Amino acid sequence: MVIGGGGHARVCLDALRDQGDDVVGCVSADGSTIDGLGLVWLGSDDELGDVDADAAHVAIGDNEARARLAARWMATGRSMRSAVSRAAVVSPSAQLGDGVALLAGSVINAATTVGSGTIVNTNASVDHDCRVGDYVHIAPGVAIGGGVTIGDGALVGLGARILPGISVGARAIVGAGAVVLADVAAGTVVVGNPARRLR
Ligand code: JB2
Repeated sequence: MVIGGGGHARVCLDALRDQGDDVVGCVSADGSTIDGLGLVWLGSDDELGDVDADAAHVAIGDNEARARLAARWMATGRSMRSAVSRAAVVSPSAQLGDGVALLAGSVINAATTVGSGTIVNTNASVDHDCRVGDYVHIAPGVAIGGGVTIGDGALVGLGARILPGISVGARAIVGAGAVVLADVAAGTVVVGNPARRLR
C-alpha cells in the first residue's frame, strides 16, 4: 500500500505498478486517494496497524513527514517497499536502502549508496561513489557529480547542480537551479550560481 495520496504518490504509484506490485490502497491524512488512479482510501494513520498489506511505500515529498510515517509503519512490524521505475538506471554496484523512490529517468551510478526513504526524482542523476543519506529528496532534473556526500534529510531543489566531491550537510536545502561549488553546512539554505548561504 501507499502512505500519502497527493502528487508524489501519483508518481510513485506508476513506479510501484512498473514492478508488478498489487497496490491495495492508500492511507492519507486528509482522505486524498490519488483520484482517478483506482486506489482505495484505507483510512488515516490511526488505522495503519489494521491495514491488510505486507509492505508500504511512503510517498510524501516532505522529508520529515516521510521519515516519521516510515517509523510509524515499521513499528507495526512490517517492511518498507521501494518504488523503482522501469525507466530508472541503477548500477549493479550501487547500494539502496529500504523504501527508496527512484523515478523515471533517474540514474544511480557505480558504487553510490542511497539511504532509506530517499527520493531520486524524475531525470535526476547521482554519479559514482556518492553517499546519499536517509530521507533525502533529490528533486527532478538535479545533477550530482562523483564522490558527493548528501546528509540525512537534505533537500536538493529542482535542477540544482552539485560539483564532484562536495559535502551537503544533514537537513540542508539547496535551492532550485543552484550550482554548488563549496561544501554546504548542515541545516543551512543555499541558493544561486555560485550557491551562497541564504540563512
Ligand atoms: O501525517 C500524515 C500526512 N501528512 C500529509 N499522514 C498521512 N498518512 N498522510 C499525510 N499527508 C498526505 O500527503 C496528505 O494527506 C496528502 O495526500 C499528501 C500530500 O500531498 P501533496 O500533493 O500536497 O504533496 P506530495 O508530498 O504528494 O508531493 C510534493 O512533493 C513531491 C516530491 C509536491 O511538492 C510535489 O509537487 C512534489 N513532486
